[in-house]
This record gives sequence, C-alpha cells and structure tokens, in this order.
Amino acid sequence: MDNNELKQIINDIYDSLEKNNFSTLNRPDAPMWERPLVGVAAGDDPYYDFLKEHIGPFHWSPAEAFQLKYPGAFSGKALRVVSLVFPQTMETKLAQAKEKKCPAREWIVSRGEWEPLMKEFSGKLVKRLGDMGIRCVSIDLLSEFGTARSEKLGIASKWSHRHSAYLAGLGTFGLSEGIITEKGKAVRLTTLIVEAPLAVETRAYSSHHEWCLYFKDGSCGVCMKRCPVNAITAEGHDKDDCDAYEEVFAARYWPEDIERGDYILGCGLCQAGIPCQDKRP
Ligand code: B12
Ligand code: SF4
Ligand code: SF4
Repeated sequence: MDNNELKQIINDIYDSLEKNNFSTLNRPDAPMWERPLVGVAAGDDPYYDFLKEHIGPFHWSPAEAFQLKYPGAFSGKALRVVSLVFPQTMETKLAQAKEKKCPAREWIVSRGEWEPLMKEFSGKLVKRLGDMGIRCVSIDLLSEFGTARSEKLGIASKWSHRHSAYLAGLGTFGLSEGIITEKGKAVRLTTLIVEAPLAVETRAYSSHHEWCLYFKDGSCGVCMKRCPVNAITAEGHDKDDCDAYEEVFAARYWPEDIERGDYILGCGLCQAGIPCQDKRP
C-alpha cells in the first residue's frame, strides 16, 4: 500500500460513514465533518523521545502504542504514524463565529458525537487494512488511551494527536494552543499507527509556531478576544480555566432542544471567527 492508496481508502470510508451527519439537529443530509487531511510521520522519529521529556514519560511512542495491541519486542522503524485532521464544515464555523458565550448548536453536536463517529471511522479503517493483511492500531480505539497530568504542561494525554499532526507536516500550533492546518484551526484529529512502508511527509515549517500571525510578527491575537474567560493571553493558554468553562456554559446556556446525554463538551469559541479559522493565515 502506498500513500495514494491509503488516502483513497480513507476517502472511501469517509464517504461510507453513517454517523457523519446532523440528524440530531434534524438535518440528516448535512455532514458534521469534512474529508480529512492526511499526513504521515516515521514511527521511529526522535521527536517521540522529545515528547517523553516535554509532555511526560506517560506519553507513548508509536512502538509502545502498537505493542498494546500486538505484544512483543518491536522497533518503531517499520511503523508509520498516520495523522488525520477533520475540518468542521463552513456552516458550523459560520454559526460558531457568531457566538460569544456558548458554542453554536452545530459545535455542541459535532463535539458531542465525535467519539461514536470516530469509533465507526477508525473501526472501518482498521478492519479494511486488516483484511489487506496490514497490522495497524487506532489510538482512539485503544482502551488504555486517556488523559494524564503533565508536570510541565498541565492536563495532557497518553497520546497527543496534535503533536503527531505537527510531526506529520499538517500544521503548527497557534497562540491559543490549537493546531493551525491548511484547513485552519476549527478541526478535530485522530491518529492511526500502521506497519507499512508509506512515504514520510516533509514539513513545510521549521518551528512549532510558524503559521500563527502572533508569533510571526506580533499581530492578530484575535483568539484572545474570542475567549469568554480570558484563558488565552500573551503568555499562552490557561488549560484549567478553559476546562472549567465547559461546565459553566453548559449550566448557563445549554440549548433546550439538545439532549446533553453523554456528550463531552468543548467551548471552542477561539477556533472560529479568527483569521486562522479556515486556512493557514
Ligand atoms: C487535554 C485536552 C484538552 C484540555 C487541555 C488543552 C491542551 N492544550 O492541552 C482542555 C479541556 C482545556 C481542552 C480544550 C479544548 N480542546 Co482539547 N484536548 C485535550 C487532549 C485530550 C489532550 C491534549 C494534550 O495532550 N495536550 C498536551 C500538551 C503537551 O499540549 P500543549 O500544552 O497544548 O502543547 C504545547 C507545547 O507542546 C508547545 N510546544 C510544541 N512543540 C514545542 C517544542 C518546544 C521546544 C517547546 C518548548 C514547546 C513546544 O506548544 C503546544 C501548543 O501550545 C486532546 C486529544 C488528544 N489526545 O490529543 C484534545 C484536543 C487537543 N482538543 C481539541 C479541541 C478541539 C479542543 C477545544 C476546541 C474544545 C472543543 N472541542 O471545542 C478546546 C480548545 C482549547 C484551546 N485553546 O486549544 C482538539 C484539537 C483541535 C486543534 N485545532 O488543535 C484535540 C486534538 C481533540 C481531537 N481529537 O481533535 N482540551
Ligand atoms: S487567531 Fe491569530 S493569534 Fe490566534 S492562533 Fe490564529 S493566527 Fe494565531
Ligand atoms: S475553548 Fe473556550 S474557554 Fe477554552 S480557550 Fe478557547 S475560547 Fe477560551
């Protein structure tokens, strides 16, 4: 399998998704997420050693994540990290850009229904590659996957999808901390680790903040103004204030016609109504 073949498989699976729609908002024909951008990184890239120091020793290397499904000694050399970036639709972004206190209904639903959608997408992808005799691991399908506390960086995860996207050439971080891609910052991500000789993508940047206007020339800063709790400042992003706001908006502004159920929440007002909403600015 080469990169083009993998991208074709991913697009076919995207087209077959049953859960990628706004049925909850009575718009079954409207997709929740656009086709993903795909990037590929090497499984033995020394960047993963850096992440163990930078984020914490709990952050998996690709080989460690792979071994959770396929136990045994293993080097990362034969592995590739496939990073997938799903952009929000323009309709969702326009709705979100109008909001000031509470995320738009489309944002609430596309966040709340992400996990079942990713189960469907990743499940189909892993099955398809498995049928071709290719071993692979979807990070989102690992039962061990979850959050952890980084000493230096606060709330974190055993696998940071964004850092792998950065490594796979898909974008750099913004002042808000969100990753800015060619399709902008209003995106969600997942990662697949495959045992296949895919070509590793080159990175069109040399530093981790290169595509953000604030780090480029001190301009912009619009994401700071979009945050209702001032969790984004020139010093960066306060993860705890940001995290706490989720329950605040849910308690104060939850739309009556959406059932909260087991939705995980996310404010995301800093991801829309900004120059990096849809593109690398
Ligand atoms: C924990 C978490 C949160 C926490 C903390 C956020 C955070 N920044 O870590 C809270 C609850 C606050 C949160 C909020 C949100 N989240 Co969140 N969250 C996660 C989660 C589970 C883990 C993130 C993680 O591990 N962070 C680890 C630390 C290391 O990251 P960091 O501090 O941001 O990294 C900085 C440093 O590494 C530094 N850096 C990078 N390279 C280098 C190199 C050197 C040398 C140095 C010194 C520094 C440096 O720059 C980075 C950015 O500032 C991921 C899912 C996943 N498993 O990946 C989703 C994820 C990051 N969240 C996501 C989203 C969409 C959101 C929200 C928009 C909510 C929503 N759904 O609407 C908000 C946005 C907040 C914001 N301003 O970015 C998306 C990312 C979207 C994007 N464009 O980046 C992810 C990837 C989920 C997904 N599956 O797509 N989130
Ligand atoms: S809104 Fe402006 S300052 Fe904020 S991340 Fe995007 S480009 Fe950077
Ligand atoms: S997600 Fe909301 S609370 Fe968190 S930084 Fe962005 S705008 Fe602020």
